[in-house]
Amino acid sequence: MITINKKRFKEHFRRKMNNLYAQTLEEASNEELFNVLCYVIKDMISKDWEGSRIYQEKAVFYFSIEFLLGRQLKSNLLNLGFEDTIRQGLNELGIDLDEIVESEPDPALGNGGLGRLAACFLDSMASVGISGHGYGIRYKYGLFEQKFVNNSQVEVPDNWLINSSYSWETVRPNRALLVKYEGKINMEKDDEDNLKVTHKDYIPVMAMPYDIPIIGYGNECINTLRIWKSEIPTRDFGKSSSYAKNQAASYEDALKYKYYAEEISQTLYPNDSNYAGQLLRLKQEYFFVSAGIQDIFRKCRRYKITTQDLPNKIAIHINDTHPALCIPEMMRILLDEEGLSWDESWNITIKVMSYTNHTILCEAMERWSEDIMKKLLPRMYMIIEEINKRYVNDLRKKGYSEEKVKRMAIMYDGEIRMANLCIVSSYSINGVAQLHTKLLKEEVLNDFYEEESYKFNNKTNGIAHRRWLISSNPELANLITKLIGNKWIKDTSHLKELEKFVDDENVLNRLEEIKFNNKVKLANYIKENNNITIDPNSIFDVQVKRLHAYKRQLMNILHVLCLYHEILDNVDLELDIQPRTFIFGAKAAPGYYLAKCIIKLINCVANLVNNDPRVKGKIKVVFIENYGVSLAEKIIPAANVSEQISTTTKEASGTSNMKFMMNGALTLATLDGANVEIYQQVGKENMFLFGLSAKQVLDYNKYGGYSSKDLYHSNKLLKRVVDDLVNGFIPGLGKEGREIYDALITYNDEYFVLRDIDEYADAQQRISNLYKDKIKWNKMSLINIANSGIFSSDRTINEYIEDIWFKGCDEDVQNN
Ligand code: 26V
Repeated sequence: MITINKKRFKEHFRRKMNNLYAQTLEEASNEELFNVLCYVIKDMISKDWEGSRIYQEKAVFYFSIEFLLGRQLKSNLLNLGFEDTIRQGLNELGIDLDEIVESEPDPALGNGGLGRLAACFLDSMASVGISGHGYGIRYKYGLFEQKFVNNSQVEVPDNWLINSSYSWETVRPNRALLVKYEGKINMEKDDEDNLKVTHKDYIPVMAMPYDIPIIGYGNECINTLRIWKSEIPTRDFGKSSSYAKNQAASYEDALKYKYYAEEISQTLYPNDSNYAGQLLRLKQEYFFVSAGIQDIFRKCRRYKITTQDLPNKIAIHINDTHPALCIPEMMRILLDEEGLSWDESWNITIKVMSYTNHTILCEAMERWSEDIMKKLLPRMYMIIEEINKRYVNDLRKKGYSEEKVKRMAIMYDGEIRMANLCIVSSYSINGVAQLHTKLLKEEVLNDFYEEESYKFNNKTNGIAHRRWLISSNPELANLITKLIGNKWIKDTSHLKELEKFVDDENVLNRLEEIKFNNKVKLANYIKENNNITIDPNSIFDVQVKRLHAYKRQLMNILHVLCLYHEILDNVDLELDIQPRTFIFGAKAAPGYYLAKCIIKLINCVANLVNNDPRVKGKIKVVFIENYGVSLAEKIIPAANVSEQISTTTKEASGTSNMKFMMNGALTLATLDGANVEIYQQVGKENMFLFGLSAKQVLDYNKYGGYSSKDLYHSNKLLKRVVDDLVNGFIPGLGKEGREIYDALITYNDEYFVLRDIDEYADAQQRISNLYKDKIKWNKMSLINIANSGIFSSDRTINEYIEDIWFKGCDEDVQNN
């Protein structure tokens, strides 16, 4: 166990300041203080970090093109148990820990749900004590910073490495590897008739590893997130280094080559819903996959793990299809470097790989053109082609119709379907919530499910409760511990014991007080940053997530417009409306025009409503700029209402729904994604449900029968707000209003906003009524917290360990 002593810590801190900056504490900026603290902590954990690298048991490697870590300092101090001592020690040195915390850069190396889930999983793998490591990309620029200019989103580069380094990371030049692009594949038989495959004339790019420690809670386990930066090769990798010399014959060529290499890890793609098939994206995917798989083989060689023993010693997890090339890359090494036969290589590969699907939106499915793959990654292409050939033969042998074979093929019509590749080549395929997995089995992946049902399973997502409750809502965490002891921190199922206090008025009042305090803090932040005054006594109604049509921020803001009209219609009557603050936070993909129009609409409605004296502060709308992990940690603890209003069937799981619930917000939701499981935990009496069922949505999609125009013409109130989009009622809204109008009316409202909005408004009314009964509200809040334990990612990770990674592949791998 790592221990800490205040006196020694202070000495260490001073010494480090002197080593790093040759200055006194008084001279240091907050950024410098952060760097020093970071290095002191790294010194303290270095022994354990080293120790964790020795693989006694099976090791898990989690490949993800995104890891949305957020700030690490508070979470690391919590997991190490150092926070109190360090806070006091710093205090005695005249330094405020909270200020240092705020000066840590927030690495936004992810878009949203998928990347944040990967970060929660790293925390949980370390905290449950397995050897589980991440492989990803060290993007120079993370997700753009969002600014509003004239109510519209403007993207500013996120230069998180502004000081050219990040203090949690350690660069390891000795472990750099080479990734090979383009060129030709040569196949020759050697003297003993063995096939020898060589890759000639390729473009070498160096993958430089940067390691970030992932610290487990209250144990000695320190795992690693290894992210790779792309560079021109600067050391000798055998023959290949000659490339740099030959190609870089001229100064111009040298510059071009440098650009080619460095571009790969330059920027995170800011899109998480629409597949575009850019070449650079494929380069990124192969880059971190090839480096990661080579790295795993290097480790295995070092620990003398034989290829045959690989499935017992390692598990490789493919987070969505972006790392799908793990499969052919592993085949390549087994075939070309280890000299195994196809069947031997395949048998090993399929027993090592598992895959998670995160979306059923078909526009997000990755398909690569065969031509691009052939040119950029010729060996990958050959191997995928062979996997496909064997698979298709196998299907034909079973007598399936050509239609079915076409649907299931990995390669079809000049394209490679990455999901099909993952399904065929993994022993486990999972969805991320019960409903999502059911839809995969019964709809989207039904052909595959009928073929190999044993591969399919559900792993409902979870969240790192240490970050999302203990660290971001310490007052609530302390209350919980005071009431039920601290066992819940290691095992969140104990939260259930809170139900004992459901009739305890003192506890309920204290819960309300804590929520109020969090709301005051958020109100102060909003005052400072948005210059909007909001009333902490109003209901804080929050929708924070990426902006996407299916998530229906549009329905939320149209409902606000309805309320606004209602207030204006009754301006003399002094309507008895429960004061409400509608809080939004959302980034739109830069190329997603409709999403940007919706952002503009929300901002324009906010200006209209907030500046109309007739509203008398009954409703306010705040769009918080630049939503991300650090802001989420401030917003979520302050929420009364959690908006989870996606069109049923479209949101695979959602994870903010879990964060809100754990912080005592009540959920306003459709029965989509993991909302279904929140409902299973608390019942419909403890949340606010509305909207089309999954079956209704599927039926509409299959058989038609929905007409948004009919609804528009038959419902006067609805018509009024839709018309507001185009009749100049909302100042500042221009052509964007028409775009939204067309999506709703001309293109028949793909996401059923107009179909669900009435029921949504009813549910909102129930919320207003209930909020008046504070005791009832607080009881429901307590019940939600008490039943949120199941949504800890520790639970999720334990399920992955038991049902997937440590169980491995029982089935005999056939043919292929
Ligand atoms: C997809 C694409 C599509 C092509 C362009 C680049 C790109 C980048 C990322 C993605 C991933 C989108 C999938 C995703 O984020 N899914 C979300 O995963 C969460 C964690 O499982 C889940 O809670 C959300 O419901 C789901 O939308």
